[in-house]
Amino acid sequence: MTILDTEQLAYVAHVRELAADHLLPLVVKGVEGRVNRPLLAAMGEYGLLRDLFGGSPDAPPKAAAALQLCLLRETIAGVSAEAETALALQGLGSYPILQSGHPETVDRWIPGVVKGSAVAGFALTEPQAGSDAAGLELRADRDGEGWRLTGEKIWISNAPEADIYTVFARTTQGAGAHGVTAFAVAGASGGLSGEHLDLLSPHPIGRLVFDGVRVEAGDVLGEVDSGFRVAMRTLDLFRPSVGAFAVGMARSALDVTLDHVVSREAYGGTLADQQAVGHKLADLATQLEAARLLVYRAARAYDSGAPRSEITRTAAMAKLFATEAAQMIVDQCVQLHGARALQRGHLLEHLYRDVRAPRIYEGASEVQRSIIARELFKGRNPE
Ligand code: COS
Repeated sequence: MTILDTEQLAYVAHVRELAADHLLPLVVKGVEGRVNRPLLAAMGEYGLLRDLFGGSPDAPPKAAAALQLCLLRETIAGVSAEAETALALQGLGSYPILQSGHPETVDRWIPGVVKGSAVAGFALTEPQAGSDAAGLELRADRDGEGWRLTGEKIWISNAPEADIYTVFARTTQGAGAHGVTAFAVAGASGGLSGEHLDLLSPHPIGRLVFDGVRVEAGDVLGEVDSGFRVAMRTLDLFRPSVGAFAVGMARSALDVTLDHVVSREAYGGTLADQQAVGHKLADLATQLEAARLLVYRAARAYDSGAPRSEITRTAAMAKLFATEAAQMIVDQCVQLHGARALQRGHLLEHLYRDVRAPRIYEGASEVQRSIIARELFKGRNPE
């Protein structure tokens, strides 16, 4: 039994070919740490951004298909982590608009996102509110029919270059998770500024400063004071796909290492002749397969409309296991290569830097463990 059906396998082969032929050359031409607009336009042209949202290619996008998102991310990650990140950031930033925006807001932004001409960002984290997302403080003060946003966001996707941000702001003081509202905020809004941040892996991430940025009533995503749910529902969809990104990177690390050990000569044979090497690779391949299965399992729970607790738990398990396993796999692949993997420009040197962040963003491993533990204890009463 294969894990994927024939149609899915054909889709994966198609995406891999598109990524290698059309995306990789544009990644090479891009500037590290900056939004690569030609790359996004190509993803739009080849329908990959459209695929982020599932459904049929001819219908307007309306819902996400988690498994398709995972297959996209895993496959593109196997070709280029930068291209994968560009695709994922676009999806994360725009999904709350698609999911919870007014029809006019959806019409205004989603066609451009799907074309790759409108760049999206997801703005939840603040300098004083990371894992404890409900502690966010960016203020939304009433201003007539609308609001004015004042405060700061940090580690924001595609900032400060995005055309549209999903911004989570505090509309009710002292209400924790129940006083947060999500807004669609145009990147060109007056009073919005920001800067790029230089990270270990070269992705477009930045800081945003809101100085009385005006938003209208129609820019609210979902209900006022219910924005925390909008954030969490988005993360339920994207967390398994972060696991898929990690699986894609780990798979490329393992592939290049298998090629290496069967050809590298040492002690009168190849590295593959060493039992310690074979056993190590057997363990890595098993971890990788387990990670893939958990990712697909979580995505299928989402797509089949499983109960929310199951979606949340399996998403957390998939992200936790896959990102931790991928880090370990890439690290061990570096070890099996020796010093050549440390040289700048080696695929493993690149993956070693890229694989680190997914254990932190979209909920650190510790957050995922807390979510899983909470689900385990739910409904159990003291004896
Ligand atoms: N789907 C829908 N609603 C959800 C939800 C989900 N997955 N998770 C929580 N909610 C709702 C809850 O139901 C609750 O509302 P009710 O009290 O009306 O039921 C509300 O949101 C608050 O939820 P909760 O009590 O779980 O809030 P916490 O402050 O305890 O949240 C975690 C804790 C750790 C889950 C949350 O802060 C989190 O995910 N942190 C990580 C943030 C993150 O991923 N940041 C990275 C951003 S992207 S780079």
